[in-house]
Amino acid sequence: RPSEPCFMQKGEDKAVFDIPDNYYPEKYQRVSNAISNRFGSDAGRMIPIRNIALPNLDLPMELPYNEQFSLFVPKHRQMAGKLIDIFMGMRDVEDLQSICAYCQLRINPYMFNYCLSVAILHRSDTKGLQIPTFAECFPDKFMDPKVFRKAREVTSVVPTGARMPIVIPSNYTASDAEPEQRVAYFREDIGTNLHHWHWHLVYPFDAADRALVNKDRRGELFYYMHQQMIARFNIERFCNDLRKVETYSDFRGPIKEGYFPKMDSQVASRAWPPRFAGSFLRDLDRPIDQIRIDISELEIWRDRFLKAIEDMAVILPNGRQMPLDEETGIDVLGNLMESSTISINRPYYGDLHNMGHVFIGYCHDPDHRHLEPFGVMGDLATTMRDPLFFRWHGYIDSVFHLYKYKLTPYSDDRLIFPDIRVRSISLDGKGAPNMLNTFWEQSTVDLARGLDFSPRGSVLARFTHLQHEDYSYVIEVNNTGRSSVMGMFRIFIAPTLDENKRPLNFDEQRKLMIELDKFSQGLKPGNNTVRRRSVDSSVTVPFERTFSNQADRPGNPGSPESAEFDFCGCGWPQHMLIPKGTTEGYPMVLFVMVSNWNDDRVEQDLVGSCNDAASYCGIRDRKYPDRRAMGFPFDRPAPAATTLSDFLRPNMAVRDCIVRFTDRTRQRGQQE
Ligand code: CUO
Repeated sequence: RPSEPCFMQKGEDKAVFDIPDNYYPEKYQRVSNAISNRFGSDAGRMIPIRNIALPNLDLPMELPYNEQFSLFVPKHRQMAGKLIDIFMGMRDVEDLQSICAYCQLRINPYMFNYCLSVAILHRSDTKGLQIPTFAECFPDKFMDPKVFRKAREVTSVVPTGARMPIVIPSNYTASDAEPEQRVAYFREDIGTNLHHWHWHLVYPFDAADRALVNKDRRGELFYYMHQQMIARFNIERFCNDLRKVETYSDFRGPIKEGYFPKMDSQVASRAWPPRFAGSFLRDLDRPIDQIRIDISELEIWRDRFLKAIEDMAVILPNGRQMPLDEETGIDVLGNLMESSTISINRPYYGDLHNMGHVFIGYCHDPDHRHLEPFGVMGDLATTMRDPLFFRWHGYIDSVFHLYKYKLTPYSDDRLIFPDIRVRSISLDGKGAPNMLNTFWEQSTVDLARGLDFSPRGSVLARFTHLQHEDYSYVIEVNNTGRSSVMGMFRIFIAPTLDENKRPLNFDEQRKLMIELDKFSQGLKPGNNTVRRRSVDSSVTVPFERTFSNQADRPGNPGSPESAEFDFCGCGWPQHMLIPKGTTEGYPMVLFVMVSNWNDDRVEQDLVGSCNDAASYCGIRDRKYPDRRAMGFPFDRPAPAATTLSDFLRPNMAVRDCIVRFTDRTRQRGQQE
């Protein structure tokens, strides 16, 4: 178990909290001096901890210290909501530090870490504070436990400076006999999982302070971010000769995918339970989690969603109907579906998405007779590892699409930008023109914070992930008007062939369009050449930020630069921007649209805010920086278009390109 809070500095400039005696749990109170000597003897600095009047922590303390914690379990959500309120309500940073010192040995570490991270992200006086990445605090949620045994060996034998990185094997969860294993590099990638975890940290489910939950277009972003994850996963599947995700819609049928996570929880000292192929969902009755729910309830909620979409109206708690309009309908549905405390009618529409995670997560022990915790589907930090995650979210996504099919297709006046003609888009990279190159790369993370045996110095682990060569977009735009205008550039990429290698029709293809970038740029009258680098994408965060909030940190804690930096933990990992492709070269089509920035922009001050991964994460304390529907112009059907070329307008352009994968591994930083 982490013997020091993960939020504390390790190593040379180690600081130790000087905790009031009454803060120690009873069992340690008699030996508090010995404990503070043990940890304080080599400390460079003592931080005095205020002895404050302690708030009532009964509710969050109901979760045992060594249990798993899940934000999908309603009871856990309530406990976490309460703890977030307590952390948010502390008068100043010293009081916050004090309550944390008190909680650290009493509150379940996963819940503690989640609630403190949410509070640090949202309190005005902690905006610049460092949050170590979750993979550093709880590496057991991201990798093969063999790594920890090796780390123990290395740290007890080899001195700090001479330690070689421990290699984390890739493809360790299944053999080639399991077709789903071909996309394990995507499901089990540390960066994609961290992004997903971080997204939910930025958008918490539950807190007394509604502003934390009720963020601009939150429900719509829930839909869009997950829709993009499914689209990205589908493309990876096509690249690996797998069929599109089959949505999980029959809650009574067998689940054909098994999943054996091969991970241990260091906190619970338990292996994560597997799910065997051919498992079924079963009614849940787990008093320990205060969950008692039948599958029929999921079905009732589902039918109510389908009815709402059919009627294009939802039922309010007072029994009245509220129309789902084209402007806010998706946002209302997203909030109802997720669901969070801003669901407009939770008693009626229930908790469909969260409970789906719970049913799947507990299908191996629905009545707790084997005393087993949930599987990976039950935890936000691990859920993406399971192939079924994509089938479940694929289903959720299909419900949102049903709503989108009800909307009127975009008319020319919403698609065309008069006077603007996009002559071409092309890719400029190292290799052949219009070719994207992908390969394996090995990088290192420092596990030291998350190890329970308190090593001194760093413990590096080396893991393998997908990567691509950086490139630039070159876009030729002609402004036939007489004055300069601002254009909003929207860049997407999609496959051209379906799983049977037949050309995709427009309606299928638009749902496989993944956003690569979105930015605004002035366009003078006449010809303009716009260059934009792949590393500046509005979808991604730089590689370093995915893996370590400590690295290359600009500014001092508390400064606006570092405040930006923390929020920016949310963002699709740059190394996963481009799908893997194939060794023969996978055909894709690149798309750009220039729309009128004057129509699309949101008036707001962005100074001091982080907006470099806004497409999937939004901007902290600000509105979503684009007035159009998320996914525009592909979020709606266009029945008049059979193919993508039918859909094109003068302010759009496409380019066929190839994604070529080279099956070689480079070290990070090494040039080919
Ligand atoms: Cu992100 Cu289900 O909402 O995993």
